[in-house]
Amino acid sequence: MTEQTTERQECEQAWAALAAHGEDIGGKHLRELFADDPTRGERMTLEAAGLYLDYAKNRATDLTLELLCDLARAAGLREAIEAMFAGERINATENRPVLHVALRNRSHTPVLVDGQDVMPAVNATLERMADFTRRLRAGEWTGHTGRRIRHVVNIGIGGSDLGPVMACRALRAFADRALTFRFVSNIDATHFFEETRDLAPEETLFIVASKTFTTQETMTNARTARQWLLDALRDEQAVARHFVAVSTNEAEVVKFGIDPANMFGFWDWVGGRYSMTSAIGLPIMAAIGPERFMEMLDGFHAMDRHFREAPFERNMPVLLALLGVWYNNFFGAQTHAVLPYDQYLERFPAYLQQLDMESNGKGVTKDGMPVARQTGPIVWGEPGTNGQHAFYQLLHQGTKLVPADFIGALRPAHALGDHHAKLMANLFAQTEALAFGKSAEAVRAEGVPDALVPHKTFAGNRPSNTILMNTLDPHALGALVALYEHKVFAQGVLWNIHSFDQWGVELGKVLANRILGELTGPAPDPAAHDSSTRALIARYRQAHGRI
Ligand code: G6Q
Repeated sequence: MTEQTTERQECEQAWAALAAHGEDIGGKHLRELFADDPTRGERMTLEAAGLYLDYAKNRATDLTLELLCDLARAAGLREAIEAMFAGERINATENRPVLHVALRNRSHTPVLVDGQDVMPAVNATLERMADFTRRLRAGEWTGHTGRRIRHVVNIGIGGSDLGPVMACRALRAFADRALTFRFVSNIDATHFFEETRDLAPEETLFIVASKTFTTQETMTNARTARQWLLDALRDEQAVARHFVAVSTNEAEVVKFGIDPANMFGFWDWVGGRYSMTSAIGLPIMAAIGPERFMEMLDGFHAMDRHFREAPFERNMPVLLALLGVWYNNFFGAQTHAVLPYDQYLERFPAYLQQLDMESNGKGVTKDGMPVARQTGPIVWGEPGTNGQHAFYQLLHQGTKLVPADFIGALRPAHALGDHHAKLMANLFAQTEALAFGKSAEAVRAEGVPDALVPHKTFAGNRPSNTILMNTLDPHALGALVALYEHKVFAQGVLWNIHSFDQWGVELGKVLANRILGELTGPAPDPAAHDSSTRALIARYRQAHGRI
């Protein structure tokens, strides 16, 4: 029997053991689990990299976690983690290593790709970024007319946008308020128009962020930005002072007209959605300064080390991954809510949506067979308390099970009145209400008329994790992002899917290019499309006077 077959068998046994256990405890209410074990709330907690996780309000016992950890072992998670850190080509369909952990390797130990240590290049880029952002922040890097740069506009999309947007918002309390940061991603011209309409071109710097430097949206927006600048400054020489690039593709950067001296590179072993600690983080560094940026990298690194070193039973990303699998595969949960009780984390759910859904939204296993079980969940969320006045009704009384992560900081960014105590009271209350609900007897005891009792009853038994940090600072944000990066990776290993490619985004891109020609050029061949798409194209052409 081959090693692989044995591993697969062990894995199937672990899945089966969990299924049997699920039958046993599936019906058990969180009320019972807490009553059975009064120390649960203190015991089922974990601290790592400055974050505190309370996972007590999960429909899981010690045995559940043991069996889940058995699954992780049987699936080869330990070996997979080592393979990633060792620079093996674990992104097999693109034949690339996956080494975002090298970008924040603050121990500076060598990280080898094909026998070559990548750390000198990583550190050299960080130094160039630090030098550039220091000059920008000090007003030494001026625009073409000698005016100080006051506005930074990042042009990028997907992985070249969501991380920087999320982090610049999250760390606004640490940012240089003399600079404004804007992000243009959408191909819709409205995005460029609205983000630049109040900016003075002579005070604006564009960062064109694109790993490939060929992405339709980014290159279209970058060309529009170039024209916008030249319309005002009327001198091609101005481009050099107002455009910098972040890319792996120097040839295309030069073709666009950006001096390679103003280009910050990264490498093909950095996946787009895992790239915010590469030069893609340039706007973040410009906002908070190099020292704070390094603190953020320290936070990432602390979580990286924890992930690599901690036993699964005490490993925060692994536990979150396993609990996610528990609901996804044994309770039929389709979605996972991320609910930050911190306004600065307003874009965190959107960031996680890409990280998780692009990584684990896969339908075939690593060997190309259709998956036998459910893979990645739909990830969604909004900052608390806003969500409470919107969709929490469904979380509390709807028919769907929605496991949720609640995220909060123990100390506020702004100590105004009693806002923070109220904010956190709401966070804690929601996890309590979801878990324990309110029984019909309790409702009746309040004198509620019988007809209303069912409407006012809360079944409870709705699981959640609570993640707390001391304050939302760069270190904490780094640890938080790394926590989810590794959770997603671990889940991909458990489901035996490739988490680091994204072939599912390709087809639409190809078809859009074909349709573009059919909207603006000669009428398409009637046989080229189905009747619905054909009618949509015809309608567009008609609206533009092209019959
Ligand atoms: C992320 C994806 C994708 C990518 C964008 C932008 O993991 O690969 O979101 O980041 O398509 O690509 P470029 O950086 O090449 O413009």
